[in-house]
Amino acid sequence: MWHHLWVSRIDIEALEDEWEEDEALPPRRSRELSVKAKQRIESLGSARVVTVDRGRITILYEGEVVEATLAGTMRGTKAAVGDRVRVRPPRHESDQPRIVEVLDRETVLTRTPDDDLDEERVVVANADQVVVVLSADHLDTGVRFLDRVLVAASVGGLDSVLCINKVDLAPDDRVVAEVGERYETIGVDVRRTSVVTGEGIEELRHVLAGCWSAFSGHSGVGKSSLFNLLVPEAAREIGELGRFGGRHTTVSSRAMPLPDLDAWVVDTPGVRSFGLGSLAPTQVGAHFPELASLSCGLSDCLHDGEPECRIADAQIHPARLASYRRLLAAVRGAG
Ligand SMILES: Nc1nc2c(ncn2[C@@H]2O[C@H](COP(=O)(O)OP(=O)(O)OP(=O)(O)O)[C@@H](O)[C@H]2O)c(=O)[nH]1
Ligand SMILES: [Mg+2]
Ligand SMILES: [Zn+2]
Repeated sequence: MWHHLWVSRIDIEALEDEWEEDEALPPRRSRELSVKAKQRIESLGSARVVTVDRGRITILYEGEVVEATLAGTMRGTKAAVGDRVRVRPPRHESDQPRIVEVLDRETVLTRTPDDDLDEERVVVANADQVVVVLSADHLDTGVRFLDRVLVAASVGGLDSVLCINKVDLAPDDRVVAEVGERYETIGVDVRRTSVVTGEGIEELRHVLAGCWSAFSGHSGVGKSSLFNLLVPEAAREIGELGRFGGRHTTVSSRAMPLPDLDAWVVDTPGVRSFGLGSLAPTQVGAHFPELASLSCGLSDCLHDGEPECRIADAQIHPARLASYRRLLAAVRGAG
């Protein structure tokens, strides 16, 4: 049976102690499971984490979004939005489901606070794709951010979508087109949108269908604005226009369903930098698809001016190459 796979990873004894504690019975010491314990394990439900706001967690459980607590046995565990969890059902009306296990993640998007730190923060767990939102009037800083998220997504097993938002404010449409083509060439799905004119919103909905997608981007690029258009009942707070890169309006991640598309979207707080501090320099190139597909004849080559490296700079888009070298220097400096 499928549940044998996960039962073994739960600390059964601790879990039982907790139950017994609740009932003011002496703790059980035997490793043998009581019939009651077996029944309780059979009764565990599965759920998915929808929000994590400091210590507060909400989960999608039996079709409803409800608050949940971490079981005492789970102290120190960090659940992230998108996590699949096992829960002990509430035992009375005012009780909350208790999370007793966080299941292994299929994909994970992580970042570090900056490149010098390797303490990873989970942006989203088990998402199929990340939608990187850039603002058409700040593409130069945007693409540097994008190149970092593309690496993190590739490391964590997610697909990437580029959403160039605020096309109504683009100073030059040719630049938007060029950036779009640059990323389409390396296999990224590119959408151009405007929350103001509604341009591209239907096309964006198409890429979200059937998936869990997390929105990521600098503060002020319009993630929550897009989210509210896609999920009208979301009513996320929107920042003032022109506060680009300043105050963060959204402070915690939230997943919401798009039932007509059989999809979930996750709005995340804007970040100033997407750190890749847990990456080794030799790993970076493998996550630049246009570099990974070239072979230079050397093993473990960083393609960074090594005299025998046969990769010519001209084989890669200059902005992507510059980005690669910048990232390489950043993670090397951190090492
Ligand atoms: N002109 C124009 N303004 C937009 C568009 N999308 C969003 N905005 C404006 O940009 C500002 C910031 O939008 P938000 O949705 O709060 O940005 P955010 O990415 O969620 O920001 P954080 O929550 O801080 O990460 C708001 O004033 C929006 O009205 C767009 O397509 N065109
Ligand atoms: Mg926001
Ligand atoms: Zn090389």
